[in-house]
Amino acid sequence: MARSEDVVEMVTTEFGWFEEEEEGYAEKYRGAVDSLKIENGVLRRYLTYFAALTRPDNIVLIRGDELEGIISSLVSEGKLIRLNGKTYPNSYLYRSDPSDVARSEKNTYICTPEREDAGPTNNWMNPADALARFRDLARGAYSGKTMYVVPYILGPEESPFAETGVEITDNPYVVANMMMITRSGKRALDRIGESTRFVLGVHVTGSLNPEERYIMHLPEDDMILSVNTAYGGNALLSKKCHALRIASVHAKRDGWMAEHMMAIEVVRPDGRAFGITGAFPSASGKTNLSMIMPPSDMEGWKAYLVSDDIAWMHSVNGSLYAINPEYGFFGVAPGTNERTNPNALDAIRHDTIFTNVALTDSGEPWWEGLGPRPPHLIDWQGRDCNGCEQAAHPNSRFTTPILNYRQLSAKYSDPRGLKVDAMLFGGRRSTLVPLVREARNWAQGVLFGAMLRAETTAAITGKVGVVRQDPMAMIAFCGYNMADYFSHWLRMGSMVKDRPRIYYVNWFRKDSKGEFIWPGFGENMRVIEWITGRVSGEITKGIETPIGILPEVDDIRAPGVSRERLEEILSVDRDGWLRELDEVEAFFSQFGDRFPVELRKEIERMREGLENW
Ligand code: GTP
Ligand code: SPV
Ligand code: MN
Repeated sequence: MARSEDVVEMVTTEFGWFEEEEEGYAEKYRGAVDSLKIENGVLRRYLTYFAALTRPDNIVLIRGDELEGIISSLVSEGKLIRLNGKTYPNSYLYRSDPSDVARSEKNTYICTPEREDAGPTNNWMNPADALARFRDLARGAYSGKTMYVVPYILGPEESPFAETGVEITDNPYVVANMMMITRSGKRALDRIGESTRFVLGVHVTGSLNPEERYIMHLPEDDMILSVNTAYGGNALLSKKCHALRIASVHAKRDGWMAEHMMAIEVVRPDGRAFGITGAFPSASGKTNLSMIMPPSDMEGWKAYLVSDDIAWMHSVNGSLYAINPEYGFFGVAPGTNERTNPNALDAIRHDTIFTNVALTDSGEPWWEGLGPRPPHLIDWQGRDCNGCEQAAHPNSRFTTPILNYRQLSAKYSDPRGLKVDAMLFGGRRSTLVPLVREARNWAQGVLFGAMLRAETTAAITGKVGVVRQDPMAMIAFCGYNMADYFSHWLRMGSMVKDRPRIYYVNWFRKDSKGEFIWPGFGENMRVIEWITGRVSGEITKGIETPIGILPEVDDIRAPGVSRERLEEILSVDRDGWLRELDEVEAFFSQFGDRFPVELRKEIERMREGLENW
């Protein structure tokens, strides 16, 4: 699947990319591309082709020192609003189009020659059709605009596990975000050098018409094509598109894991360190857990951040190590406050772009859950908000360089990354799913991940609060057939000798009044405390159940939660779990014979256990 000049040639001839008209434009743009002095021939040809297609007024190659200039021109055009310079220095507010406020999964495609290779859980398109569609929608779309070329590195610069990519876009807000969340510019171009192994993403802001919005991935060509959107994961192509969908295909091919996981290093008072990763669906607690502040009575406990959203994990000397491909956060604003996430509040106090939050009269950002609501606000669409219901969009976000974060782990820049001792799965479930349980072994852990079901959130366009199956929190991010992805997880278990233990957590159980039973946020450290006790072998007793090993109530030290309520969230509802299994199996049945036998056996074991429970 390695790309070569031949593949590029194939792209330009076999699919008939260059029409006569475009050939004329190609001549015109060749000089502009040559003047960028890019040594990589493949990249030069891509740029020439996409310039001929989109017809920009000029081409700008991002070298690394352009951020300030881009931001000030966005400010002078009125597209960025400068926030209060005393309380939020060098920070800005951006308002996106109201029809373009979250990832749109129904417009997201995996484009492989065979539909089967995308699998039943992805939208599919043939690569040739994707290219043709893109051509129609992108023709002339940059005219009157600048074409920006953003080379980037995913992962520590010195890491053999890092990958490179180039995003082409007409949108300076996208460029600014890309410069904050990736290692971009000259260092990336240098690393790409003459290599043909970089991912190309082409983004066209276009009409923003949701009916003509396409986010298309061509894993076999290492190519991403995105049109008629400018929001988050739809347009910042390094993030979900490259670091998850395309990288997951690389990971399966090359024997590693590209996961929708946060990663932290937890250090106990005795000095012992534990690497923990965790997969939670969109807007379900990754960023918050990665920034966890231990409760005040857990003296001496520390948590350092490696990643808040994506972890790439490789087997090294029999252990699994996690790196963070990213260089910044694109985090959910609502719910962030001094109690829930003081570390985030500290990081976003400067050099931050806020998208779709509300604005106070003193020029500060505001969102639901930040604190008392000021008497007057401008809402996320720029409208006066006197007693309006929602001032910030529920999926409003902050873009912040990771180096702003005060508790960054030294492992963040380690080329090998963080050694992983435990992996968590979790999601929003107001009923049934206990606070924490441990998998008996790797295969049961893979089943835990595959069984992940969660209530949907505002991070995705569509209905909120509906339980859906979201295996490993990757339903929207696996770039190939998910049955093969389950097999790949099982295979990784035999590749790694020192396998991390696998846990399933749920911070989101609710009582009959609809209130969260578990206090969450910093208090989640109490569950991590139990996990470190299990991993280290210090806590040997636990309650063995068909759905995993649960802690004894006394082994969770949670002074803020009554024993009765703790017992409630540590109980197993046998009939509820049997129903859950029925629903999970109905979901798995769509994979047919491709679904791994080993996982099927694990389900049977769980069902039998529950029936005899
Ligand atoms: P993406 O960036 O979309 O992938 O989301 P994420 O998984 O990083 O979720 P994030 O940490 O941003 O949390 C999303 C929402 O869940 C925020 O409104 C948080 O305040 C809330 N949240 C996070 N952790 C907890 C928790 O432990 N308990 C409760 N009740 N809410 C939480
Ligand atoms: C998510 O939806 O999982 C996000 C936000 O992290 S976005 O980057 O828009 O995909
Ligand atoms: Mn997040």
